[in-house]
Amino acid sequence: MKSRIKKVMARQILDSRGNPAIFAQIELNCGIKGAASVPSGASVGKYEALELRDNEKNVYFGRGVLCAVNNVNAKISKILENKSVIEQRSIDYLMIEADGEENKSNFGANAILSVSLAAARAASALLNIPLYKYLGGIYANITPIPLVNIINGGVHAGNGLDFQEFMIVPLGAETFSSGVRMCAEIFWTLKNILKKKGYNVQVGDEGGFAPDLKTSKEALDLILEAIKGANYSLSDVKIALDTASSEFYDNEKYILKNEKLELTSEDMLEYLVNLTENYPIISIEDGMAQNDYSGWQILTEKLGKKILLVGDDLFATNSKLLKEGIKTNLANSILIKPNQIGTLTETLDTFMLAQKSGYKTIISHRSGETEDTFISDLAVGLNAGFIKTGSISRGERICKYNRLLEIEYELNLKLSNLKGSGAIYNNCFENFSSTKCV
Ligand code: 2PG
Ligand code: MG
Repeated sequence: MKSRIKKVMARQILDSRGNPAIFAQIELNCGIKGAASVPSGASVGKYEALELRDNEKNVYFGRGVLCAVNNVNAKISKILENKSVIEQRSIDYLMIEADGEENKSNFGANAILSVSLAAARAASALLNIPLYKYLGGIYANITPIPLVNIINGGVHAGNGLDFQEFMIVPLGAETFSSGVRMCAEIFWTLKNILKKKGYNVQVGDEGGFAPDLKTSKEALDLILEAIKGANYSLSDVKIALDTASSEFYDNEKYILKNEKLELTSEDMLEYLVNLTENYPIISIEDGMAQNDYSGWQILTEKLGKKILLVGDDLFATNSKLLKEGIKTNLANSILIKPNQIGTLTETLDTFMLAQKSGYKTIISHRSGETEDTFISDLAVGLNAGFIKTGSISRGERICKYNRLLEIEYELNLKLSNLKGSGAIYNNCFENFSSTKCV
């Protein structure tokens, strides 16, 4: 049968930080191939599935992934031999069961995910349809709103800014491509502003600038100046933050070193509320730490009707954690990172639970990326509404935007003169307080 898997192979490549990463390829009996590679985080949540590293100190300082590669080549390949590639769920569960550990520590979540994503790619090639259509079918025609990183801080930069990501969101754009244009123009304007003020204009891990700023307010003021300087209005372009609070939560205190503040959860709430009252912020990710459940509850109570409160470390793309969070009123949105959970099927299950429960969904990259653009297709295929894939710089980020531009173009090409066809830019945000995106 044409759809049967003939061979699964993996090899070691490098990610955007120069760390080893895994690349896998599936070959079918008919000769068709599908491949994928897996990214890696720096601010890794404690509930994420295990990324298997070799830990051999004198080789890549322990960061090699040859064990994971070997697990694909020697073990997973045998398990999947002769299985039908269009049975994604079976493929994923065969690997999950053979691994046997909740956090996929035997084969490594990086090994398992590389094969899982390669299977979807091979299946879409077999069916001769684009990946987003394979993933989403007829409904896959809505392009996401991008959350575009513009200033980096935290563990993604060496500038000392306490918060990890300052992003702009082109809510008022009419198409994905015009949203990208807005963000690019604001990015360049920010560069000029930074230069004029004597800051360095080097970029951090996700391609946003990493100037030596003292406070988050300074960063936000510069962003407002850039939006206005590029001639956009604050009703069209909003701001999103990833504070990545688990990174600076210690002993029940939020320690903002750069700002010389030690905050309780209540103080942190006040700090964030103050920011939302003074800046056009529409989304805060990981506003509280992954273990600070009572902090998350008060944050959700106070801001949950107004803006997106996104659980990243909090949910780790894990449906069990999300279920608990829904029950106990934590957050109202979820970041979806396939490598936090380790298979496409589980990623989809978590995603579906979120959508069913009225949580907004943001498909996300990792800070250590490859040139793989799977998440762009995933965002359209699932009609996710939002994507977070870094700044308007660095090839490993740009390739995701370019893939989305290609998808938009392709969708518009087909029957674009007919009402209701072509690419539609996500309009979920207006309906934020309802459970439906219409
Ligand atoms: C995050 C991500 C991606 P990392 O915290 O949301 O931006 O960073 O991959 O380092 O976890
Ligand atoms: Mg995050």
